[in-house]
Amino acid sequence: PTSTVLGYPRIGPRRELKRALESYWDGRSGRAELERAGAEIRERTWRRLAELGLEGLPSNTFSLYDHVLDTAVLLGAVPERYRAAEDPYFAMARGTDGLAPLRMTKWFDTNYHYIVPEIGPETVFKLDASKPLAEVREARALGYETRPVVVGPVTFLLLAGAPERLDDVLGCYEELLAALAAEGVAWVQLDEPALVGDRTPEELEAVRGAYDRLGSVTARPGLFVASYFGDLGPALPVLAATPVEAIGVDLVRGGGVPDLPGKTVVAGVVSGRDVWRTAPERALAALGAVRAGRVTVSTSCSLLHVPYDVDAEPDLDPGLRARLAFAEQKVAEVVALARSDFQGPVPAAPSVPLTSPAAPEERAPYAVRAAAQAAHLGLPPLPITTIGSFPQTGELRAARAAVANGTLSEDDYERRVEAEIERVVRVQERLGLDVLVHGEPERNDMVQYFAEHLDGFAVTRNGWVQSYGSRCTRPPILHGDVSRPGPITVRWASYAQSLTDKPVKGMLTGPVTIVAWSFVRDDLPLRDVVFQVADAVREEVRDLEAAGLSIIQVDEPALRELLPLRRAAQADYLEWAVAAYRRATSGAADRTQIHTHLCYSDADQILAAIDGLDADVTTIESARSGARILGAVSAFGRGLGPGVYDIHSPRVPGADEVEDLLRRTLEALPAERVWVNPDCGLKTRTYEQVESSLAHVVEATRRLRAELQA
Ligand code: THG
Ligand code: ZN
Repeated sequence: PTSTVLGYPRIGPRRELKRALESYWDGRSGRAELERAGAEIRERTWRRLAELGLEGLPSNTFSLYDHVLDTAVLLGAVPERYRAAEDPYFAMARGTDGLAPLRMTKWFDTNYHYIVPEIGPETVFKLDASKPLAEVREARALGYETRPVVVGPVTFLLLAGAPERLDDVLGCYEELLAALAAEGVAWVQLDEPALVGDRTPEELEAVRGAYDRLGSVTARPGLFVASYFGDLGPALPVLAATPVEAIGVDLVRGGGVPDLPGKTVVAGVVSGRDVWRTAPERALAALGAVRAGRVTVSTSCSLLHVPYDVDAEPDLDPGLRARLAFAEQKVAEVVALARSDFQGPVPAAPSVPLTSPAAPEERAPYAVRAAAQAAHLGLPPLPITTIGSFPQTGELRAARAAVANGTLSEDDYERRVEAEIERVVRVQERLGLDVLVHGEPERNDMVQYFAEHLDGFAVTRNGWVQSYGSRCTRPPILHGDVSRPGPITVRWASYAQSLTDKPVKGMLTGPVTIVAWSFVRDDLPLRDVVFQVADAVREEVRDLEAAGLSIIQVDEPALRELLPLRRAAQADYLEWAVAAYRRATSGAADRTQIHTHLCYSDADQILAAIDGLDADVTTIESARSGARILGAVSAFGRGLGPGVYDIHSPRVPGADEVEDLLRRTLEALPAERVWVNPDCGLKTRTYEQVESSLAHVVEATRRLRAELQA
């Protein structure tokens, strides 16, 4: 068989695109330099893929920000208000002084975020194929024939929430096919990952209509419809009945091996979602079972979701390294499988423990806890707190880098962290907050931080994966049994507590989130892995409590993210995810107050699960989502802190404005359950903004307290 990949990382092996973008946005460089950085990344990618022996090279998988936004531009779906901007593309992605950016949300169940296209009845679609055509020509000039990759019409419109516009948009896709054919392009890849979700009969009928129509374009490239992130299910026979020449199936996550005699099957047998070497027997068995006109060996999805190269990780334990494959290694696997000279066997994972997750062990009923906490904490009405992080200063980031390259001693670094904690505590005391935080100066990324302090995890030096635009994370690698060798956050939290008589809130990340933002071993059920992490968090909760912390926040921002794409699997997931959280937190005494914080506005689907977390206090982002979310969570019957201002904007809210919001909150909720806090962590703001905003929050709260007491 031949070989291909559905897509490739595009940030650059040393995050060259990030640097180029940020320099362009800051005005330190021009458009030409940005274009050059992009061209270098594309050239390097094509050369590398060809060197590794890959036959079908993709193009148009590069993006300056996001491939869904690129598709919107391709189709002319640029909302009117952005057209006059100096750079409409980045205005949509990031906003300008006068314009808010388009919304951003998760790409299926990955940690990648795409820009949500805005399509209304007024949107006029008009093809602008310049980007895919330019990439085809650019590759050709380097000696490579490529297959442009474009988000398919059904997925594009479902993501945009405008499926009713299918007929209109198909005209553009028809023109695109003609333009590519005129350019001499042999194949085009249309990505339709939305087809692996639950699709209604009407939607499947639309799929049939769309691909019948595109298939009947007379002069066109071969049509390759790629699905990924799961099984096509009932969409497979629908696609099979259309004239498309090739269908891509995810044989890592998908169940069935397709039987498609007339078609080319692009068999995704090398996972694009994990960092593990492929087990040859499994891949070869899956390939052997495919019955098709032709078979092309491929990845299960784009390699966008994995880092570039294991060879850039000299610090990793050699035993672990031997089990790993990043993008480069995965391409080599695809090529070897296609040539049937796959080198095995892959070294086995170490132990497979027999974990039998312990029962969550319930806390006392809320009323009992609430009484114990009220007596123990003695907080005023409408207690004021923050979500956890305070501004991360450049000095702190520089100090961390200096420790990493050996120019600053560990001791000196710790002194600096302590000095920062003291500053944060004094600021909060001076402002008059009621529940203080230590500000998290010791953490860069919270998941990275916990992974560095738990056994069973490895962290990488260069294993960056794009999260959105220029932003990346280095997901830790959860490769073995997880355990906590010693306390992680206790020294910082108790240092903060030692500085003040006000209660300090300990800050932890929940087990689902730690796992969701890591690459996870695949030899154990995910549930069992999450419970191992839950036990580690549980030990940390116990130690924080023993160190005198009376309030502990355990956040689970990724709870929604691991939700299975198919409804049939969702209830089971939510049940064990909630059980894991309760396992992590139920060791706390009645008088210890457990907080949690939610960042997402699309919580509707999982509200019952959030209620099930049974946290004593839930703080939520609501300054932007408003009364809707407030109504939904008011039924929880425990403490609630709807954010009183939006921290995502540099704007400082006035005291009157905060007072208004609080007044509205008090109309919806009994005062004794209301907490006062910003929408989210303060990490990305400046001290100046934070201090002014919080001063206004305190002022507004004091006015309302006076009324309540009167
Ligand atoms: N941590 C981790 N995963 C995440 C988030 C997180 N996934 C979802 C969401 N939050 C993604 N959001 C961001 C926001 C900012 C950044 C990355 C993901 C970011 N990254 C720095 C950058 O690209 O410059 C690098 C951070 C670092 O040094 O580790 O700003 O919060 N794990
Ligand atoms: Zn948040």
